Amino acid sequence: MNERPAEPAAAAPDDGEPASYDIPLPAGLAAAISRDWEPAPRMAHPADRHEAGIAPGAATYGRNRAALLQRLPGRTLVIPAGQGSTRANDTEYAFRARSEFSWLTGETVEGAVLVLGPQHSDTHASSAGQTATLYIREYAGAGEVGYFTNRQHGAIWVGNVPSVLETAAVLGLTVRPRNELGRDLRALDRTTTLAITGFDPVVDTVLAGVAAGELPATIDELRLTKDDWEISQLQAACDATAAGFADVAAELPVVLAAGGGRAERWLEGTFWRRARMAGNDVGYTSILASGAHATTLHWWRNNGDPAEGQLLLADMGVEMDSLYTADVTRTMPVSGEWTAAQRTLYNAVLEAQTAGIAEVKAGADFLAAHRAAMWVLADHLHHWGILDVPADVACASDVEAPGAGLHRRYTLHGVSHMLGIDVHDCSRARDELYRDGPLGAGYVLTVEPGLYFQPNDLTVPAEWRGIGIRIEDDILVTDGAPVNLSRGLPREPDAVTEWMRDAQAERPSPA
Ligand SMILES: [Mn+2]
Repeated sequence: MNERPAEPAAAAPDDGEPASYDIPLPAGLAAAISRDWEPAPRMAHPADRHEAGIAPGAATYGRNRAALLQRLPGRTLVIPAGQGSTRANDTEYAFRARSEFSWLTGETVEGAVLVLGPQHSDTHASSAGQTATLYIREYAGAGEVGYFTNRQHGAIWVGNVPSVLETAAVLGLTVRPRNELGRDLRALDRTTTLAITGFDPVVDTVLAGVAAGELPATIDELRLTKDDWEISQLQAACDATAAGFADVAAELPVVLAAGGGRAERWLEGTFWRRARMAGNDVGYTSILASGAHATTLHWWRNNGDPAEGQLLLADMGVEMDSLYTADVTRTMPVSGEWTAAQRTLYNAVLEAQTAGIAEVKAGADFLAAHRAAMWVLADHLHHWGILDVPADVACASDVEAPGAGLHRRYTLHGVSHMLGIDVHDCSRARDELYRDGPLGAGYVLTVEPGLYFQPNDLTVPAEWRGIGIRIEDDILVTDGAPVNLSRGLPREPDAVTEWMRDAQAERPSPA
């Protein structure tokens, strides 16, 4: 008895489903329109960023694949990019490939699948002893009916997406048409295959019952260490992010004059324009929080109006075409001048962040930056009379001790997370290698302490309620001093307002 799942039905010609409002296309007309085309003009592969030829990150992706195979010897690994997701009816959300897939390939196209390992096929052997095959969908091109009837995979609808041959040339990988995927997956030895399921219908059908096992954690643990090319991508993301923050600062006088009721969204759109210009997108939904909105940690509604005398907390990051993203926060006075109270609180957060960044070095605990920053904030809170216990009591390592952790009412969150292709990178790495582990050279993490006085917190002086401040930078771990990748944005309060004035004196330009 055959235990394998039934073969999926042979695919019909991929002509796409008509929408209810499409004008009917009789078969004779479709055939007539299909004739007399030359091949459509080529669209560049998104990884072909600098010049024609192999993608600049290809060596990195090849090393990533080799490192993964070395950790999982004898295994065949099946890793899908994922499928598009429906927004409503026949409209889709913008597709973003799954991060572990892009980390292994540099590819970002919807419906792609990577099969990696020694078991796959002798005929597909590529560099460094890998047998790596990337399966991508062939879009309906000139001469096929689907060219103009298939709204998801027809070139007239979605562009002349790079072909199998073009993709192979840019990524330096063996690339096969996706319609061969089912056949090739069925040829795998299921007992030695690990597959990430739940994201691709062909993988799920053919490899039903095959587990991912150690695969997700192993990938995320390898992703902890960034190589020079990955660091260059994160640096580029930070630089583009700095330009986007300047765009936002330059718009502040405009929104103060114009108002409009939801000016936080004008600023959100201002940053998004920069993200689309310099990279792929924002790496996460931008937070533009004016006044008391800054005390809501994930203020994504962005439907407020910055006002004179308030602070604006902006937490934003540009994601590059490679999907590496920045994650930066600055808090600035909307009118360009700090009040005395704002400056006092801001300086406390800055001191905490500086103390945290100083702890970021190879061999140090991941949590050392958090502990240093928390002690500084607890000490200030105690001296301001807000926290009843001194910092040493509040920051006791015994979390059950009386008074331990009382500062957390105002600091709310940990100060660090890993950063890379995901804004919260490497989240499936085991605790002993991430949260409870030592930092390694090449790790990149945020240091982002904050102080948040809720507008309804009776333990805080009335004039301080509704103030929220966070400062966040992206820090590269080395064997020596930490490297602040987001140093293009100032942190000192007077430098922040000087930077705002400079930004406002220059019109933003696309360059
Ligand atoms: Mn962050």
